[in-house]
Amino acid sequence: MAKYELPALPYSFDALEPYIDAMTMEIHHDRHHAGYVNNLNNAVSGTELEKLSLEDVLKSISKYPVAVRNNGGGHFNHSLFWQVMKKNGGGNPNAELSKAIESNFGSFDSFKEKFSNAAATRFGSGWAWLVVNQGKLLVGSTPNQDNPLMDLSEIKGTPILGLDVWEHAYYLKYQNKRPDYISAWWNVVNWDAVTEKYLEALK
Ligand code: MN3
Repeated sequence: MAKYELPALPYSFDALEPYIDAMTMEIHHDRHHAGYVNNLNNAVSGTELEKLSLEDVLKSISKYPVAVRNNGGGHFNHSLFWQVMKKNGGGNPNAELSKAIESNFGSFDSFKEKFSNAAATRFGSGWAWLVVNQGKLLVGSTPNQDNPLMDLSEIKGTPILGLDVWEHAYYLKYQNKRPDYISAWWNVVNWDAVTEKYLEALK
């Protein structure tokens, strides 16, 4: 049996309309994410990596083949991405996380600006992140399917919010207008899920 499985999307393809269209969600989940899972299974099959958790693999990713880096990152990143969005999302983070955002970034608005800027200025394909590093919150971005768990990442920590800025995440609806996709995306953020991940990361 394959080690990794494509997780079901926790809502329907059209749940994030009008901010993210149903066709994009279907292709993104059923084809792109499925592709990362298949390629990851092929890359680890019959190797010592089958015995490790994905998190442990990512923490030592510089030791492993590039196919594991690209597809292991792709599987982890998309699994998190689906969880941190929901129908009728957006608004403000829950109390515990609000306090932490204010003390780390000054205000929720300045956090949003910093995160949006990280997402907009990532050249080519990649991800923007909010991470917990030794109790502190940091914002940054990574190229391709890298993520802040990887030993070779510039930004390090436990990711609690991630935004996919690959063109496949927005091109059908937004074409080249990545900033419009980013500002629309705040309307689907699942702050309950992000707060849960924040509290878990503090343990
Ligand atoms: Mn993607």
